[in-house]
Amino acid sequence: MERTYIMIKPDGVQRNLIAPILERFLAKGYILRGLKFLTVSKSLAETHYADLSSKPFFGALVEYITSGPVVAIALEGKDVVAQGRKIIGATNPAASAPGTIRGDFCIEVGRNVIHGSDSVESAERELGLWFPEGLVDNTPVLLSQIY
Ligand code: FUP
Repeated sequence: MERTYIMIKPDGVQRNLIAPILERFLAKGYILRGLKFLTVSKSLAETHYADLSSKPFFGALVEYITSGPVVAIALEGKDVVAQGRKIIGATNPAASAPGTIRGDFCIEVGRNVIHGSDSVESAERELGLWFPEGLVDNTPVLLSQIY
């Protein structure tokens, strides 16, 4: 079953958006396989965003992600990577549709409240990075009957 890595960024935490954000994914039906509240080290932030290291905003991005605690989330479910990105909305809130998390909750690309893996491959890499201890076994009995 497919998995993705979701992260509520420091602004999402500070604006008390943990519950409304989590609600959208859990109400949709994805299964929670990992959840933790942590302050991010500079090296973890740099490794997570390694693909963007040559971008002019990289320094500001690392500073933002390390500026306060985040909520790291592992979700599982059918097509969860692509569907999760739909629920999140476009990277730039100016382009995110109303009804998406970024469309509803933010204005600035540099304060866009949430991260979601952009492919199955990045999800596997990111889950390994953020949950090196592994995920929690949490297959609901009712759903296991259709897998
Ligand atoms: P996304 O996968 O939607 O998070 O988008 P990217 O991986 O392209 O960008 C990662 C983060 O970099 C964004 F969430 C916000 C930040 N960013 C900027 O600050 N400025 C930009 O122009 C683009 C991205």
